Amino acid sequence: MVRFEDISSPARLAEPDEGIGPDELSLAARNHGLPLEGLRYSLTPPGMHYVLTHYDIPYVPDDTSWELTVGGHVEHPLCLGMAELRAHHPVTTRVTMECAGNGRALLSPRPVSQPWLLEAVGTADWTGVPLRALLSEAGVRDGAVDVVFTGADHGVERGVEQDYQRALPLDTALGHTPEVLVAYAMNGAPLPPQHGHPLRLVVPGWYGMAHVKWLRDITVAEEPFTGFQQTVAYRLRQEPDEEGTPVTRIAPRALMIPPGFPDFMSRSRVVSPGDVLLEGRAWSGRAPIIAVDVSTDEGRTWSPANLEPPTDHRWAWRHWHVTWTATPGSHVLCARATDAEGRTQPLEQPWNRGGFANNLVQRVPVLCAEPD
Ligand SMILES: Nc1nc2c(c(=O)[nH]1)N[C@H]1C(S)=C(S)[C@@H](COP(=O)(O)O)O[C@H]1N2
Ligand SMILES: [Mo]
Repeated sequence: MVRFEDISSPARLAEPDEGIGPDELSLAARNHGLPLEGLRYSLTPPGMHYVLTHYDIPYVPDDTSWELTVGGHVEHPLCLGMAELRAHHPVTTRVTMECAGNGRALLSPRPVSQPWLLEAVGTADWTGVPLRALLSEAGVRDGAVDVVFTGADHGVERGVEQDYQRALPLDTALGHTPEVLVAYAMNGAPLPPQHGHPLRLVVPGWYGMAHVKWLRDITVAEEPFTGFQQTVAYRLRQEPDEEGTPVTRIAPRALMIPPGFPDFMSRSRVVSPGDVLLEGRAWSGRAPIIAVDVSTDEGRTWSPANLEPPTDHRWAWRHWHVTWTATPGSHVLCARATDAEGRTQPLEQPWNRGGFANNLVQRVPVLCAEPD
């Protein structure tokens, strides 16, 4: 008899003084973030892009026998090989992707899960077939409500054995701007194994959980999808028994490349007195970023940073910079993004039990050393 309760624990919050345990450490060792100095690249080198995988990375050394099925409530179910998918008109979109749990380990109380600090983000050029084209080939029948995406990875989570599955409402699947992609390339090369080789979904502007990797099936459903990753995980809840609201689009965030040089263990920063370039990236999956403000006194006063003008890549982060004249002593630097619909980053933690969509402003403690 398989007893999942022996190996699979329920969601919980850490005790007030509880450190990161072996379970969280084993997740953190598998799922790496973007080293923040990697924010210098407008397009993240693939090995630097953050990775989050709930179960195991499927082994697909050769994609020639990979099949994507499209079925459910459609006129003509499809079964497509990689060559057929590549023969479709390709679309490339530059997308900043962020894990919904980014910032979780900084919350108090801390939801026990993948313990991200702030680095669960990356930007890539994703190339593939518009989902809309595949759904139109299959012919969605009247009465469809959701489109369910299934990955080839399998596991157990809080006692529930499952394939990784997520759904999009049909109107999002068909009407999303820019198009949702069934992607087979990242930065012009086949997807790396950890990013979904050979196929993944890309939903520009949405948190990472929607971008189903190792995509093997698309099913059009007449009933709302109630799978684990849709109705149990990835919901904003204050209490465990609440229905909660779904996690969808990325809240605005600015991150700063920590300036100067780090201490090995504490990663505290050291800068020299004088002019210091403060720079980073800002993004939002809701409305375009219109401002980034920087504080060098822990959020008491703010001044505007120079924001890179809008580019053709609306769904990618934008660079910002400002010069700071550092004076000897300890400082806490912060950056805060605001989007065109007036959303900005809070100074108090936005808390929910999953630790999702938390865009609390970053704090970067810096020691400015006296000259010798
Ligand atoms: N099949 C599958 N797709 C998945 C996941 C997964 O575990 N399995 N993790 C999701 C989550 S939570 C995130 S944040 C993104 C991470 O994508 P990346 O590893 O390419 O950065 O993939 C999403 N797609
Ligand atoms: Mo995630």
